[in-house]
Amino acid sequence: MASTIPDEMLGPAPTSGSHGPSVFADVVQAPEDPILGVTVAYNKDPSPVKVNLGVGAYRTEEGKPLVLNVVRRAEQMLVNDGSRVKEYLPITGLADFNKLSAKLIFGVDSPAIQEKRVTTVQCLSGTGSLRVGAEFLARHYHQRTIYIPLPTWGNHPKVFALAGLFVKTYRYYDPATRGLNFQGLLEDLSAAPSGAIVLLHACAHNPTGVDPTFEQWEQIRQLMRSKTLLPFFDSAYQGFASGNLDADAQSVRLFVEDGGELLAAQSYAKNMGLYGERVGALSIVCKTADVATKVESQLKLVIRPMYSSPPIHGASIVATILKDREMYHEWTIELKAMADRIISMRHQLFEALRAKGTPGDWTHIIKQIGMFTFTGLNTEQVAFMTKEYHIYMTSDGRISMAGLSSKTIPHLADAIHEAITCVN
Ligand code: PLA
Repeated sequence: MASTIPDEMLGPAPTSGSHGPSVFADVVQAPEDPILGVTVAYNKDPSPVKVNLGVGAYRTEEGKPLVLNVVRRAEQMLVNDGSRVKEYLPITGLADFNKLSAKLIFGVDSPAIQEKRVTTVQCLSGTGSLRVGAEFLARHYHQRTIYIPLPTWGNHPKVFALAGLFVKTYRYYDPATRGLNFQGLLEDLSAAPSGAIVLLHACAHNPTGVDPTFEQWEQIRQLMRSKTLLPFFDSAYQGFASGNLDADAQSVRLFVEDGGELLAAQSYAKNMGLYGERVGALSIVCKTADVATKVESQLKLVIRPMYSSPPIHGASIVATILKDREMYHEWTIELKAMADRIISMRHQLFEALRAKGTPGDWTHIIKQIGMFTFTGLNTEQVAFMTKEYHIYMTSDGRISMAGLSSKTIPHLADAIHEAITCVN
């Protein structure tokens, strides 16, 4: 084919042509993601009894993904509104969405919001909010070490390290009690260098399902403020833990009430079921309105070269629901129904194991909170359950309770029973 590009612009003639080795020949095959890779394996399994309990994605009793009625209604309203256009959003996203998101997490009467000490930017769901916050801290905060709980969501260390922070861990979970290692947590945070950043799961800790009590949160707050440790809250499950949006934001609000500074990353993936819409927000609570304005100007410099501005659709759905009293109410009812179904799955699984006489104390299934149960099953037992029962879960023994139904619980109970009694 004749080229319209002058010869002198084409560079030297290729020596190996299209048959030579790839310039990427040395790229090594990367492993699948430890969580999302479970879905990849599940999709390849032809078994009719397979169950995916890997990724935390809500399913109905019929095992189907759920689009909330209130979300469908909001989308319909948006589609019917002929005045809506597809212009770029500002770098910081939809203004209404940002204001309403701050109120949702900090409370409608939050003095920090009234005093304009909070800057909120729309980001790409929880992950994007964490990443933007981390990039900002790496550039503008004097202490670049972040402490994350052990264990934590598998993506946390990668998000923070790639943003340029140094990642360290603090003790969180005690496998012996299957509860919080509160003493270890306090010791590790006491030993952290002054000013260090500390990642806290606002509620429904992933993967353990173990949260501090309100009194323990207060002790954590006192310790952190006395050492000027900077809280970075990850709020990916507001409303999913207890079924109540305010109760699940208590930890964050406790830290805002004392007038101190913090970051909070919010996700609407789970609580509004907007997983693939990638809707979230990063808020930074500052000491003064003047600081908040400057911080926001720098957040824009983080976002603009990364993805320029966020997408409009999901944020418009959220803003439509949050600003309408009646739709907001409908949302809280649907949210509570999801949380209640998960809690009911906990009771059913616990009862099923008790009825079978499965060795061990399984009360942690009903004590843990949120989307996941941290079963205590080891890697070999998990591999056995996947191979023999086609049950897909992460290798650390975490199961997504939201992926279960009354129909699949007997199958899971059989699998756990055999794994516990036959595989060590
Ligand atoms: N933070 C925590 C603690 C999470 O568990 C998750 C999602 C996120 C942030 C990010 O969510 P988002 O970006 O979709 O808003 N964790 C899931 C999914 C549900 C995942 O791994 O991406 C999980 O199965 O652990």
